[in-house]
Amino acid sequence: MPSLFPKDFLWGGAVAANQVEGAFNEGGKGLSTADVVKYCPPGERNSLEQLLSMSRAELYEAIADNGDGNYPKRRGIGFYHRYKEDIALFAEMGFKVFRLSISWPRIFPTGEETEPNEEGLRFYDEVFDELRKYNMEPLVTISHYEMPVHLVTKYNGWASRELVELFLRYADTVFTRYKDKVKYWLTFNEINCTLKAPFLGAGIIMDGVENEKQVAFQALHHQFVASALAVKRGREINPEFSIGCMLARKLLYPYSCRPEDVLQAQAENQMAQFCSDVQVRGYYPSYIQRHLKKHGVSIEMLPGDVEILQENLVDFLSFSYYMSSAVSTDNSITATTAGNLSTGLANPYLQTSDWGWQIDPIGLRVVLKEMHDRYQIPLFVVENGLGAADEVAEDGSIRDDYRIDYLAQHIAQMAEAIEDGVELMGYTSWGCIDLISASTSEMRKRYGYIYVDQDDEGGGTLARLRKKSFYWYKQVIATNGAELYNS
Ligand code: BGP
Repeated sequence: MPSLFPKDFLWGGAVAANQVEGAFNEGGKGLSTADVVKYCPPGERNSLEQLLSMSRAELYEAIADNGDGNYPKRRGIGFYHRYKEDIALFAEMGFKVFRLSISWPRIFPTGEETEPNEEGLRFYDEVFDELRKYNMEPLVTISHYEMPVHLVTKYNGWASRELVELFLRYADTVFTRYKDKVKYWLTFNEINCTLKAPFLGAGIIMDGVENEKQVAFQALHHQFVASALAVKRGREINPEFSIGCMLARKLLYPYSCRPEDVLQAQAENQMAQFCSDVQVRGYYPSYIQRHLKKHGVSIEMLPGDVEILQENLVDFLSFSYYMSSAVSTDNSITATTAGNLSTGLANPYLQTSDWGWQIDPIGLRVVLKEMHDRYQIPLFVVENGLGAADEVAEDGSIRDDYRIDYLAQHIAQMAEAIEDGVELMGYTSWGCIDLISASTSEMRKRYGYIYVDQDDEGGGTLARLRKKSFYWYKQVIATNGAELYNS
């Protein structure tokens, strides 16, 4: 069968600095919000709970901890020292693009310096040069779930408007430094997660806060303004830049065809697209007003904010898609499913992953079509994948057929969506090399084509091994998505 993907389709994989680099106190890097999230054995307050609502006491305890606790994102998978080996493996698969993030505290250790940390800048210079060597485009997320922890202790993160200026100093620095090395940029990873997980998305401690929604929406407004101003600045620095926004897009189905369920699903899907409505269309959509009023939220805007949002729209819309779930107004329906930072009602027609996330490839096509209809701008799937507990067989092989199935089915639906008329720029599957889980801080939850020998406690040799999916993805890329099943 001929390929349905455009000739210049950007195939690749994605990671985030805080989940791979390690070297948390090397090269002049400051402590980040990811470095203070602890891995706790079952039964204790887990990483996800910390990310959803980090307390001040917990934060200070972690800052003071110089080595007793298990903070997996401090060690990552050693990418800081092994990036050449890892990039060579991506090149072997034929990656056209590699999505990575820059660690803000590697460039501005506390976030408040007036001069950047040259050693940090040099590290990314070397990484980008290495990618260029293999003709791989970097796709760079400027802020992916981390910031200098100092900005939390001093300002309570994005709750404060001060962060806008500090972020712009950082964005300006990396745009200027890498203007000839990087073309594709994303401002904030999964920006809508600020509402669900304020510590993870925006470095906010909610201790003592009366109306958490008020603080979260205000923080989000600061991020919208910062993102729009970064788009503006980026275009001034290099008009060839292509700058996108990034959403966590979980599809929500009505549990039944009861009109109440349909309405509820519509409302929740609107909320899931609220951030892209602002960043792609350039204004707060009218439906959000009722929501804000209901929750007693009033967003403080400075003169000029409306114009800033209006005049600096993103070039493309990128998103993560892992799963779907269902919603209902009927309280007697109680079977739930786990999910990407949130739970929902289980859909009886779908299977689940080892971590209880429901697998729904057709949902990806639904989302792609819906977003295309709504925005008419290029789309980019920058995260998708299956977290699973892979086993290394005695002969050293890792037969992750379940992952191949998951990915093949999702890619097949992307091809269908392209046939449906969707403009899709590329696909970077999540965690192309095993990394520390964003939500659970586990190593055991693996997404990669490349296995990394490390356990949840940090034991292991860090050796890299090619899984079965490695060879499969190589073939997918080589055939531009035409051969998905017969590896
Ligand atoms: C997204 C994040 C990633 C990531 C992925 C998988 O929300 O942008 O950083 O890790 O989800 O999630 P997890 O690691 O929790 O399985």
